[in-house]
Amino acid sequence: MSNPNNRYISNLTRDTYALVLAGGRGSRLHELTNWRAKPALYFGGKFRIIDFPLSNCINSGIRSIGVLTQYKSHSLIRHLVRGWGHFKKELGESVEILPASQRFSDEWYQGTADAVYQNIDIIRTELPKYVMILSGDHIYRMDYGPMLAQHVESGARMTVSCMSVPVEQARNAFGVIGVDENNQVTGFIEKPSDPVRIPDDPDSCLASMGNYVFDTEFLFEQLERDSANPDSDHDFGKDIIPSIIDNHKVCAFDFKKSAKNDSYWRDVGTLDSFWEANMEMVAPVPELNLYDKLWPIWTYQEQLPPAKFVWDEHDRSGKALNSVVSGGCIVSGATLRNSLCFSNVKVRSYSEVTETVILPEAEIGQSCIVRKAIIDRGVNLPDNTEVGVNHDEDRARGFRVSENGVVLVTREMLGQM
Ligand code: ADQ
Ligand code: ADP
Repeated sequence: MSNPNNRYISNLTRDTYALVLAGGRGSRLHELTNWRAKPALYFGGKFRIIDFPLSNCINSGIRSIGVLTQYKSHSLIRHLVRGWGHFKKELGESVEILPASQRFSDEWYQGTADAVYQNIDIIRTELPKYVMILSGDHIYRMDYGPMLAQHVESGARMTVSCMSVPVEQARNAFGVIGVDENNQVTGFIEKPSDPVRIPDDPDSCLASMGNYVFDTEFLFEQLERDSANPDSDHDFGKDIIPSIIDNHKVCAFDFKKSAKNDSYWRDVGTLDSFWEANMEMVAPVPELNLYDKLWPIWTYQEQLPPAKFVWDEHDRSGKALNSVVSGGCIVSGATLRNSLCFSNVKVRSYSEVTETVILPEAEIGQSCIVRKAIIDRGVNLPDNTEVGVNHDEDRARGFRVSENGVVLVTREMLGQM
């Protein structure tokens, strides 16, 4: 860091208001997001996706945070109130929930820029020097301090965080950035079919992570301008960024280069990627270290009794191998392998559960075989049910089988409402 003042970054984070965009549906998660917004989705045995960007803010020293909600926000809001509602405004700390449409308008949020524009008055009252706009859709571990420092030192009006990804991964999926030798953004196309490559690494391109830092007044000017444009979709990626790069200094912050070995980031936008990211957590040493005392992930948790493993009356031991088992769970005479049980899950005798993510309150009856599956919250799987053994049978029962053979079971599919 070129600035010798050792409180430099903490001064910047204190002057920053973070807005977490948490309104997205996540339609490629199908029935898993029928009743909850994607940021409210469970992850890692006891967390929800939103806990990751919010914990990043707290661990980075940003204590003034707004969460923009829209789609099916009930379970998200309940979680935020219970888990993140204890901050003290008087101490300069707050996590505020900003629901859709606080302005005099019948219009629902349109794009992400519109969602922010509709809350401009609330942001103004916070008087921040910088506004960070953060995606609430990803599991990632990021110290926002170095990005803020680069933003200020470069003299950019806006900075966008990015990382290199294989071209195929970026095609039609990410905002793709072109930069000059000083990291200044020279091109930005939202979800291009033919992404611009990195000159010395032609199989890769620079993808936007959907996290932005703006000088506050500059952000307001751009939002006002964009709101008056009838041809705009009012979206940061589609409209705001492409419209400012020609006349203003916009820089890219390379997350992987900056974080080196600590650059965990996962998109969990499909059933397969959601299942895979959870499965990584049962590995003996996962890339994402949830046990790091210097970077704790905060969440809401109920007061629950410890997990219990019962040697049942049929003389069968309840056991879990390479698995994560949360509070309130009872595994009785059943075997779990490479699986995650969220809180209050019950697994009964003679059942074999392998490579499966079981969301809170679900019950697996006796003698079930469950393989490579996601069992939604509150599902009551009847005795002798097979999941993931024969995909044709799974489909015939109304379960969803993903492209890579992950089976999703929800209450609705079993007629349990
Ligand atoms: P996407 O994630 O496809 O691309 P979008 O669907 O707009 O863009 O979602 C961005 C964030 O905003 C998500 O966290 C979502 O939950 C939230 N959101 C969407 N609509 C909202 C609304 N009306 N109100 C509140 N929140 C809303 C974006 C960028 C790309 C970038 C990828 C990185 O546009 O350039 O590459 O993120 O994943
Ligand atoms: P989460 O597990 O994310 O907390 P819930 O399963 O509690 O979410 O669902 C969120 C909200 O949606 C709750 O208000 C719940 O009552 C409602 N809900 C869930 N499934 C259905 C359904 N099939 N029909 C109607 N409402 C539902």
